[in-house]
Amino acid sequence: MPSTAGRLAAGRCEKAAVVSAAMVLLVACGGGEPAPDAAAPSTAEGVGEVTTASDGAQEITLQTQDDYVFVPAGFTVDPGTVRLTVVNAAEEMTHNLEFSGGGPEEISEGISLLAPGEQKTIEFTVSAPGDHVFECTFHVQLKQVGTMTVRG
Ligand SMILES: [Cu+2]
Repeated sequence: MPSTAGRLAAGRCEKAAVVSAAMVLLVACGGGEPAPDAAAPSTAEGVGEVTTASDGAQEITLQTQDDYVFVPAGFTVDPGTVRLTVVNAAEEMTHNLEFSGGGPEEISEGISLLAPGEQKTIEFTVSAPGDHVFECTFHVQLKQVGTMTVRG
């Protein structure tokens, strides 16, 4: 009686070990497959990608959430028109986005208030190559900053 139960339990253990070994192998071999979920679980599709709209404007979407970061914290554009959308995926935190100045040119466009669940788009033109720092003025002391680089 105890031996049968023991064998059953041992069998089950062995099976579980094989299954988990197989899962480890699957995970280990998954490097070649695209895995957007693993890379950025909470980021909406298209966030961080600079694309060119039919009117020639460069479009980029940033996301912010219930923390103190912009995702991504940096992006690069060519001189010209930039249409920047910020999505606030937070449930509780209000953010904003302003260019802090001190860069190669002044960008006066900004988003003064972005409530949880809200998204806003601004459009401006850049001509001076270099790094333009932007920030959430509410959380700049918590280092919620980012950089828009304009190519030369
Ligand atoms: Cu903020």
